[in-house]
Amino acid sequence: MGYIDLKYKPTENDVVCSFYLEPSPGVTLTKAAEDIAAESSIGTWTEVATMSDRIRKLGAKVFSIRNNIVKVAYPEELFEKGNLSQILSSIAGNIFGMKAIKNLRLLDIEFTEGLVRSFQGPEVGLEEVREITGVYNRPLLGTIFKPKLGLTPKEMEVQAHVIYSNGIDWAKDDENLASMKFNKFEERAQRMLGVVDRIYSEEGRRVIYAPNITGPLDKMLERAELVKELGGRCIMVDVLTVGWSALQYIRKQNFGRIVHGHRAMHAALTRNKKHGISMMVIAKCSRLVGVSALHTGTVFGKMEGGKEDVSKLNEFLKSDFYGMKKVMPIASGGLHPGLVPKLYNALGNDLIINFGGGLWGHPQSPAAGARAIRQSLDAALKGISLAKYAESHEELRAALKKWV
Ligand code: CAP
Ligand code: MG
Repeated sequence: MGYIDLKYKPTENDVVCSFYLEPSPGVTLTKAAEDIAAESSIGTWTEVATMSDRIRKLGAKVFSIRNNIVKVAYPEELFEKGNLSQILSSIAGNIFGMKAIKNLRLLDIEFTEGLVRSFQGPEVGLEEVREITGVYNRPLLGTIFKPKLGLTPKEMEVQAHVIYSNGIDWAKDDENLASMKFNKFEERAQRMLGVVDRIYSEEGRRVIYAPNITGPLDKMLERAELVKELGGRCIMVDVLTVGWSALQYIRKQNFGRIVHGHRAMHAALTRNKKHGISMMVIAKCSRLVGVSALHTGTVFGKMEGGKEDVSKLNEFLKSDFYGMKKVMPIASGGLHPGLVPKLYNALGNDLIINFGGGLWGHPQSPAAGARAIRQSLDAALKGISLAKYAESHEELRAALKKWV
């Protein structure tokens, strides 16, 4: 049965997926495209007796094949509203393993309005992040505690006061810090949020601590509840290792917290340009299930991802999406003060800039690291070159000497 209709024009009731497709040797592009449309909608490898005209109408349609880019329209009825797992099991499921394809990459999904509106989206979005922090006219400056594992809650507590009071707005746990012998979640949350309150009483600044609640769902709910009880404004989750269903359940609780989304493991899906799932798809899914802020790449840091890709992701997170709240992009990975003006010019104001090694590795001290970061942003905002600004700012000077 035909899944190819190059004359078809998708309607507003179609979900449209774009794929990069390379067929296996001996298979035509058209045949491979047809197999994908079948397997990801209603079909299988052979005609079945239970097929009917009514069911045939639900079949996906390949409506464009240009070079290796294939576009497929799926009737909205194929999908359960509010069920991201089911949607991905269809359009990003079995098809990646089919023998007919050599490579397949899901580049983008254009959801229908009805499907987008069936998801809750962020409870706390970009605008509320601005309101909570009271910082509007510059990027927020964040840090990841390093070493990524091993510090005790007490050590983090001491360092947290140092870095917040030297200009850091946002401190997060690393993605693999959960609740281990050397650092139990409960004690860490108590101590760290105590520092957040101290900074508020000392300076009137509302700084953020993003404790990583990642774990089994029951534990995540307990940890989020504790953060709420302690007055914390944010929870951090590793979106991919935790899974969409768990994220949806967390969102459903209306905890009223910022959800800091770390994307650990994304590159297993996103990195191969010919196969897998694009980061754009992961960003869209993250927004649907209610992430408030999401790691999207740095352009200039240690992680893969160029300016065009990262800018597109950030633009999507901040664009209109059928009225759904916006998501704050996060740049993280290999950043240091020498990169801040470039980053600011490339990615703009609505951004959290995160420094791990680029703060804790400052040659003088973590306090100097925090100050150097703030100085580099001040220079960027004032349009003064780092070299010039460093003449009168010694912490910045030391950072540039080490890293540039
Ligand atoms: C950054 C980081 C983040 C990466 C992940 C790390 O530390 O904590 O996990 O940013 O990449 O462990 O590498 P550094 P992305 O600042 O010391 O590099 O945000 O692109 O997903
Ligand atoms: Mg990390």
